Amino acid sequence: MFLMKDIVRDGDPVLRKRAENVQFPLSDEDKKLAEDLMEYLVVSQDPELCEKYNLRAGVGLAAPQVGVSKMMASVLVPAEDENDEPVFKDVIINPVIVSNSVQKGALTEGEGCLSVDKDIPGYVPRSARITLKYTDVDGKDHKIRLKNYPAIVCQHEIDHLHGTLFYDHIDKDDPFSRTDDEIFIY
Ligand code: N9Y
Ligand code: NI
Repeated sequence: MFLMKDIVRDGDPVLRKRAENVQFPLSDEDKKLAEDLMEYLVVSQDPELCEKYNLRAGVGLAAPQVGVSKMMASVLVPAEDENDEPVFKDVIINPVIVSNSVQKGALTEGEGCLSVDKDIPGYVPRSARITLKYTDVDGKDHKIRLKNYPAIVCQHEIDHLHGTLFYDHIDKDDPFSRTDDEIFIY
């Protein structure tokens, strides 16, 4: 199981590399990686286990964040009511955003990252809606439309696979500048 000590921090070159495409059928090693990436999110979102293992709760975790430069990330966006099914739960492999809305969206509170220990305030403008293509662990291809929060989370994860970190998108001169046609999410 991944712990905070396994999470690579900003400054490590692996976070700035473009990750390698994953070959199918998945090797046993890649299957295990996919399982472990999702396990981290599930465990971290359980308040008791999160405390027990001293984790930071997360909604996404990309392979480069555990030192593996492969096009793979887990995403677990919980439902508002914990008894409902998650809004989005999957390991996305070789993900490609095939279309972006013109409208931008940003999290009202800005973003953080498990690989970035300090707070970096500012809006991270992203697409409000995306169409995402990816392959799951079973080799099944998906093409889905996501909006708002799940769309933002997937863009943050896909950025990791291209060596981009959230603060790269913050306007240094005016971190909280808003543009027209930008929506604020949460
Ligand atoms: C993990 C990040 C991914 C999100 C950041 C903004 C959009 C995607 C992450 C740092 C601390 C908070 C934490 C978070 C959370 C939220 C709701 C419910 C449960 C992946 N990362 N966080 N960022 N936690 N937990 O770096 O999850 O938002 O690349
Ligand atoms: Ni991150």
